[in-house]
Amino acid sequence: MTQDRLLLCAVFGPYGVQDAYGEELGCQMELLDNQITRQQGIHSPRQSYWSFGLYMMAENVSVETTVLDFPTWEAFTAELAKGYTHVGISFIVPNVLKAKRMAEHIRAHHPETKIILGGYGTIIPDLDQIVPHDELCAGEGVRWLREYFGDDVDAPLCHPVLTGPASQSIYGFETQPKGGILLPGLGCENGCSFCVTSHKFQKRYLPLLETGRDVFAACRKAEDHDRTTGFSVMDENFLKQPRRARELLAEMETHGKPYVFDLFSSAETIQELGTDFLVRLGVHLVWIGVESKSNKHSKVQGIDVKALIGELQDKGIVVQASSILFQDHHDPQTIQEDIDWVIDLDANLTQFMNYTPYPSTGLYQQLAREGRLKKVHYRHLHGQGQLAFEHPHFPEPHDHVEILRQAFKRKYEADGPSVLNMAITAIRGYQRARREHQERQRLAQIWNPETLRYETAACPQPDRFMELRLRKMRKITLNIRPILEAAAVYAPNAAARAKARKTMALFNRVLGKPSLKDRARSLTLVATGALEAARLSWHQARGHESIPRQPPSKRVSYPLDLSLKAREPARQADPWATGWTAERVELPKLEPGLDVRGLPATESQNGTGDHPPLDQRHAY
Ligand code: B12
Ligand code: SF4
Repeated sequence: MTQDRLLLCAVFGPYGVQDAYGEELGCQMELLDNQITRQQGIHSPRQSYWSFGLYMMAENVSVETTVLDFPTWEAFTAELAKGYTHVGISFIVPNVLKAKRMAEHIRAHHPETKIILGGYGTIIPDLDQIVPHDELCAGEGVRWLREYFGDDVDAPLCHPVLTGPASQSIYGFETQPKGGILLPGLGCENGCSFCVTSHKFQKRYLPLLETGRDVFAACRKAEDHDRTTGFSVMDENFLKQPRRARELLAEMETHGKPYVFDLFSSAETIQELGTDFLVRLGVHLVWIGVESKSNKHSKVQGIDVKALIGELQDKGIVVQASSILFQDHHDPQTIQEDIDWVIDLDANLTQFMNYTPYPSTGLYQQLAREGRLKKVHYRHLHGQGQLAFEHPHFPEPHDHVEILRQAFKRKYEADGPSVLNMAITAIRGYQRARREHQERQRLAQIWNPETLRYETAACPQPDRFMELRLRKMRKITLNIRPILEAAAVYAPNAAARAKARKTMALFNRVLGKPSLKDRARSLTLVATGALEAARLSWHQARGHESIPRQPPSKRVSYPLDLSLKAREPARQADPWATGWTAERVELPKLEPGLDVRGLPATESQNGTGDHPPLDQRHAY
């Protein structure tokens, strides 16, 4: 009997290139330049992200597995020639033609190989007619693969150590990615009608890391492995599980580890936990779906979104506000009012997306009932192009693309480069956190983990954890400082230039004059920025909106792991089962403020500067 060999693959590149298989606009393998800092020219940081789910699956199945991330077509076909019994292709809806080409090639050249499809592309209703396959995993992949290969479905989950982004550059200067990635769970209970991540998981939340201790163990493992202390959290609504978040903070305090997180959370969960909790937890960036000023979604009802964003940013938390254009209530006037409203929220970062009816969502069903779904190919369902439904006020596809593009442009012209706004939030937040900490120490106030408030204590103690947090915040402000000169030199208008110069003065007041090293870094960014500007003009003259960039490829092998094999016949995997035990890293109990060795924790012992300053993610 041949031993099973599994190849887990992302779709092949190039990405964000208009060809027979993919789109240019809206389909870059990048978050910021694609849909957040779009239209910001060289101020737009460039970052691409690995296909995290592949590594999670490979690490947790018994079968010998290879992950091929971002392969070229040639690398993919060459890899197949090495002989695999199974190939798993992970794809999203707009990449369906890439999955099709890959599957057809396997059928033609390796007919004995079984094809397994997984990921968000599996929601396509007529997938059977488009992509040849043997198996389809419509839900969570680890359990599915374990059941398929006869593994122990309930074996503890091993969280992989993932570093990201895959690549990053700012003002044309490439830096080494050092952030970590956490995958705490899939789906969201809120069930907003347009939201595919919620509907794909039946409007339920499927935890992969169930407790705060599990999340902390995953962080600790990453830190032990490569000194990572800043994490991007791939979970649609991380704070929606408040018990887990509270436990995570408690673990960090116990072990004196002020980790830093970029995460997604809905407004009502943030409101419930309070901004002081977020600061203490180490939230560096939060992605909030604000959607529209006349939003009916319960997550924003009764919440003063502008005030909430203002408060978060004042306390040093970068806010990425995401909004949706071409909703049913939009007409040529109200859509502009909504764009004005979003810009007026003054969030550091803003995503504009076109209303997109993905199969499986409530929105899709509603439009199907009303007979308004248009025959737009799946490859166009990426949210930055034409609408896939009849809109009573916007019949022209050209308007869908253009109004969206103009929204990004207006935000940029009104507020200047997003990186500059992030720097302002970082320095003001650090200044305020330091001041408030001193004030609390003076008033003998301490953090109450029950009420999530600072309260006057009978026997006050120094807040050592907040001291560590402040050092981390300071480090983040120092990391972002070198962008200020380039932001000023290449500012889009006088207002943005003045803002950049004022910010430099504020940095000087709070942190002192920049070191020689920092000055050198600033000048380097100005120089690489000039080259980047030239490259951008060259590409724009050829009709591109931005400089097309490709992520690096990666190939990782995972050996056969018989310890994961089921001792009893495999039972049916319940894709919605919860209560998954994550692999535990045994942690010694420590005094607050002490490091693993029981010594007073210092900045360097706790890892410094690992968190990339421009490390933001997206949610929808
Ligand atoms: C990180 C991310 C990205 C990264 C790239 C990641 C990558 N390498 O592909 C960036 C920022 C570049 C990106 C870009 C885009 N993205 Co994106 N992205 C995400 C995000 C936030 C997290 C993905 C993730 O890692 N999740 C965690 C892992 C563990 O989950 P997972 O990938 O789903 O994998 C699990 C299961 O689905 C299943 N599974 C998945 N694949 C397979 C394969 C097999 C064989 C099996 C058995 C199981 C299986 O098992 C896995 C383990 O549990 C998701 C939203 C989300 N929360 O999932 C959107 C999401 C996947 N992106 C989406 C979209 C639309 C895009 C863009 C078109 C831009 C846009 N409009 O947002 C571009 C397209 C880029 C391109 N050219 O392909 C949509 C997909 C919608 C759809 N129905 O297809 C999502 C769902 C967001 C949304 N709600 O709209 N994205
Ligand atoms: S849009 Fe956000 S809050 Fe709403 S269901 Fe999706 S993830 Fe949850």
